[in-house]
Amino acid sequence: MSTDTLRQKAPDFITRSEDPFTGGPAPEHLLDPVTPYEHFFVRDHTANPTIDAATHTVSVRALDGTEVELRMDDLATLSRHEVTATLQCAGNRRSGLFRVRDVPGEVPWGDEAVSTALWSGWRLRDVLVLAGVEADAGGAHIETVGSDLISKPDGAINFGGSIPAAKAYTDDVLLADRMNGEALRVEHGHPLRLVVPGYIGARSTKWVTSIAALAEPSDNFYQRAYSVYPEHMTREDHDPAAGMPLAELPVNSVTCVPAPGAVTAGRVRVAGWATAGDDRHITRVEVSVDGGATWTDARFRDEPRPFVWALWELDVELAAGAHELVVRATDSAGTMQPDDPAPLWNFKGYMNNAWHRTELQAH
Ligand SMILES: Nc1nc2c(c(=O)[nH]1)N[C@H]1C(S)=C(S)[C@@H](COP(=O)(O)O)O[C@H]1N2
Ligand SMILES: [Mo]
Repeated sequence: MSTDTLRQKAPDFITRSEDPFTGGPAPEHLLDPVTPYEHFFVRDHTANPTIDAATHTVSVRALDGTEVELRMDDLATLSRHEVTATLQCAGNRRSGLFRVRDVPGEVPWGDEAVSTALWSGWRLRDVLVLAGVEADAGGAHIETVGSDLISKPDGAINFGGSIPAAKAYTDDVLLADRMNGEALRVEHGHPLRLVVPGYIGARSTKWVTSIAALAEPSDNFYQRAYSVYPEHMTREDHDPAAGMPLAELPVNSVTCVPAPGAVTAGRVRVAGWATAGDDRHITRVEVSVDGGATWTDARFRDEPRPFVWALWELDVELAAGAHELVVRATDSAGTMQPDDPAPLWNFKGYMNNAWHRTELQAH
C-alpha cells in the first residue's frame, strides 16, 4: 500500500469509532500552531474511497446546467494559495452535552474533534471562474459532493453540502490538494478537498468530485443532517422543517492542560485553544480557578487572527484543595461563550460552546 492509503495515526490517537473511522488527538497535542498528520482528527462516514489523482476529474455545473469536467492538471494551471485554518467538527465537545441529557446514536466526541493545518491548493473562486461560473451568474449557493458512498436504508448517497456563494467566492475558501506541506492523505480527502475556514467541518467536503452553483441550499442529506433543532425535540419526534442547517462555528475555547484530576499545588501552567466563527477572531480569553467567580485574562501565544485557533496560556497559583478551572472566550463581534450548556442541548449534539470546566484536585 502507498502511504496515502495507509492510516498512520499516533499510538495515543483517541479512536471514537473504527467503521466509519472517527477520532482525534490527545488534548496535549492541541497546543501547537499546526497539527501534524499523525494527530489530526478524522471524521469519516464510511470507508475511504481510493482515487487516482492522475485520472481524477471534478465536474463543475453552472446554474443553467452547463457542465465542465476539470482534471487535476487543469487546476494546476491556476495560481496556488495557502491558508492556515482550523477545522472543527460541529460535534466537538458533544460529551459536555451528554452531561445535560444523553445524545444517542452520535459519535461521543470529547474535546478532540478539532485540528489545524496549513492547507495549500486553489481558490474555489478561481476554479469556478475557470469553469465559467462567475460570482454574478446567479448561484446563491455552491454545492460540493464527495465520492464516498454512504449506505442508508433507502439506498447509498454521496456526502455533500453547500455554502453561501458570498462565502464560496472569498479569498480563503480552498480546494486543497496539500496539507502541512505534503499531498493530502486518503482519510483527509486525497486528492482534493474543500476547506471552508470558520465553518463547521462538515462543509469542508473531502474527495470532491462535483461542484455546482445552486439557487437554493444543497438538498444533499448531509446538508440537513448537520442542523440544530430546538432543545425540546428528540430524534424520534422532531419536525424536519424546524432544523437550522449549520454554517459558521460559534466562539469556543477549551483548556488542554492540565487534564482534569490531580495537580501539584503551587504555580500551574494552564493552556488551551480558542476559536471564532467565519472571519471573526478571538479578542479575549479569560480563566477562572474558582468556578467562574473571578477571572484573569490569559495571554496569547500569537496575535489572534481569523480562521485559525488562538493558543492561550496563563500561570495560576493553586492552593491545596479542590478547584474548578473555567475558560471562556470572546470574539471580534463581542460575542462571549454562554455559561450554561443546558439550553444548548440538541438531539444531534452539535455546537456546544458553553464555558469549558476542568475539575482539579491540588496536592
Ligand atoms: N466526502 C466527505 N467529506 C467530509 C466528511 C465525510 O464523511 N465525507 N466528513 C465531514 C466532517 S463531518 C468533518 S468534521 C470533516 C473532517 O475532516 P477530517 O477528517 O479531515 O478531519 O470532514 C468533512 N468532510
Ligand atoms: Mo463533522
